[in-house]
Amino acid sequence: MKIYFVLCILISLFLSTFVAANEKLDQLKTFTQDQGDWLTTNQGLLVSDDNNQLKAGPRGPSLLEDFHFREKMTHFDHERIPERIVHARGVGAHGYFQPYEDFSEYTKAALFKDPSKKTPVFVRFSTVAGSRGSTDIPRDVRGFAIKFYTEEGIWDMVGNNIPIFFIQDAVKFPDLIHSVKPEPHNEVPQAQSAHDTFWDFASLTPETTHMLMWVMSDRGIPRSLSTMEGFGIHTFRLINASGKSRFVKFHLKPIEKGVHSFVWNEALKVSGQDPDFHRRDIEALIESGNPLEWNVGFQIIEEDQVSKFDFDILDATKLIPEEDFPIKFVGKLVLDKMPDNYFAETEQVAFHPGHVVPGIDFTNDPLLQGRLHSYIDTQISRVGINFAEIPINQPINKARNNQRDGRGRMHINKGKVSYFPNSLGNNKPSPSAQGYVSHHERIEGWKVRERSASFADHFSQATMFWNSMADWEKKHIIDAFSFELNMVQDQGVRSAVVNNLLINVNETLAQGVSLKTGIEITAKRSSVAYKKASPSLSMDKKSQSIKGRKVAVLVADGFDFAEYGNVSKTITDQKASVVVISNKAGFVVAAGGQKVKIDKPLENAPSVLFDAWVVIGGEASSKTLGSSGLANHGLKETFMHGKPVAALGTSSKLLYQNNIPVDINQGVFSKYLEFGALFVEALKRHKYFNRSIESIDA
Ligand code: HDE
Repeated sequence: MKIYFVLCILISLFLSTFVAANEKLDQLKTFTQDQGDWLTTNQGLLVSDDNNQLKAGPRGPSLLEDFHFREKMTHFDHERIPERIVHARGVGAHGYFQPYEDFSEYTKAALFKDPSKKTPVFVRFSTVAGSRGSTDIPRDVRGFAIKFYTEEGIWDMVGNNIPIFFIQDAVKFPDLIHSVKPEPHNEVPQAQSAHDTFWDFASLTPETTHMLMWVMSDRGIPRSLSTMEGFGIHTFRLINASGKSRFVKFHLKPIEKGVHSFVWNEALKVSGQDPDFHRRDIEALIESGNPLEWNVGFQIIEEDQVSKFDFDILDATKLIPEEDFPIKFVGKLVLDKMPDNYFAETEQVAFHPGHVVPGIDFTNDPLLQGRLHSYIDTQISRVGINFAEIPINQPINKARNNQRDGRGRMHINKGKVSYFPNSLGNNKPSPSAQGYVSHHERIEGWKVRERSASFADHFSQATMFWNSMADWEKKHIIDAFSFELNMVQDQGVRSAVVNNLLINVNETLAQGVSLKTGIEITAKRSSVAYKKASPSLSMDKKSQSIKGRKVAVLVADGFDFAEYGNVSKTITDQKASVVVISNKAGFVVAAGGQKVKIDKPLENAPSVLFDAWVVIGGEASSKTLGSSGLANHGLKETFMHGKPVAALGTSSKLLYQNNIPVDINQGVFSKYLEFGALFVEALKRHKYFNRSIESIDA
């Protein structure tokens, strides 16, 4: 018994050395509150009745004296804060960053130095245009904002899932956002760029072209937040301990999961079926032990290499092709814990590109320079002047300065000194030799309101993006532009998009859109077509694993239990999940009498919420599912959306009756023996875009 006890202690000590310590989570713990046993007012007074107001008699009028009712209702009346002017819809998670090796050759930032050290992070993903209650799946850019709680203070990398931006100068941001937000006269449409004002602004602002190409590609409708890339976008500076500066672009690439998206028809349906799809997905991944993981990378450019580019590295509408400047992976970002409270953490978190640590510095990119003003300004009106004191925004090393007071002040600063220099407080807190020093860049120039001539080329990289796409990606881009423009009423605006912008990107693109919209091409391209391609921009790649994918497995009474068991094992062995679906709720009984719990009845399990649709065999089961409209619809829809489908054994008749040709090279499986490794490979591929789907009606 004694030995057992000692062993247990030893094992738990051993394990505790491996359990990740997260200083930020420890700090947040001191602010968390349990429900407690008894209800009190905010003043700590025990409440005796929380169901009735204080009244003059059981049927009488309410009394003003009812302080409990008034306190409760007043608090409720003020529960909302202004939503973010952009990126209002979001979801966050905690985790950590860990460097792969010591990168102090490039930056003195402590978080990139010690491979054994994990820096806590909080990441907030977001859409841009929609309100806080809008769908997770609009066609839109996704925000990817990371708060690194480093030992030297907070570093915010406030990036997106697309490596470039719509505009070059921050002064155009209010115009861009006014144009994409719902139109002011009727507040329509919500979370969509498919309307007149957006395309009016875009067509008159050719610098938007490159970004339009990205947003109209499937990058604008990611399958999962875990299958998105992330980018810091602007060129920043890395500074090492000897003061050497290099330019850098920050990158994040999903580990193993690949870059995958919905198709548009699927995205539209998911928005209706489950507008919280991405929120649920990230939560399910984390709760099922499938943390979200990215390789964090630097694209490093020496100062004397800048002349190599045929664009200006200060122009945020341009990217640096990976083929020219490979990404150096410097560490891993892992998200493994959901917040305890959405409002306290995800809503109140306040990012700012100006939150930097020594070793990271800015460039003169006019978009970045404008952002350095906007974020702190917006936090003041959204969260208040003391936003940095809110638990999620506090650094893990303590902030100490002479800033005082203001609404919602939390710290109780002791003593009478709140100024520097001082003699009454031993001149503390005082500036430090280790403090942040801005890079010594020599600046000289005339005071002008002028766009640099080096920012003038708006089409070359838009064409490079087009050149880099697989055929199916090109088709989706044409379809997306056409869908959007067919929602635009004004003929002048429609024509301007094709004749001002698209014709200058690529003739096939312009012709494709013209064909689908009826917009006449009246212009000729203004310059010689750019020839370069950057294959890394294409999403036409398999992922290394199917971790976290969700497969619908359909069964009805009389199903083949052994087949079901093996199919489930194939999927769950790969850390993907199986959702058991049937024509009813409760339990389903196999031909051999085994009982299996049904996760969802067909009514609650539309195919668009899954990565694949598998119908298990078994005479009676196949008969029931074969005559179920929803099961057949799901099969056709999954096929139409390019995803792997399987109808095994006796259920293969569902494929025939729905005109779905069996072809494992097209991700369509009918034989149980061919299932297994090949199905996993099909899921890694994610989608099959060469299927002939014209005759499928779903
Ligand atoms: Fe933002 N942006 N932005 N933005 N942005 C905001 O700050 C702004 C830009 C990005 O999850 C706001 O706290 C200007 C580029 C993300 O809380 C605001 C310009 C990139 C988030 C603001 C840009 C971003 C924001 C609104 C043009 C990618 C969500 C609420 C100069 C590099 C952060 C807030 C979160 C949020 C201003 C352009 C990313 C108003 C003026 C480029 C991920 O301050």
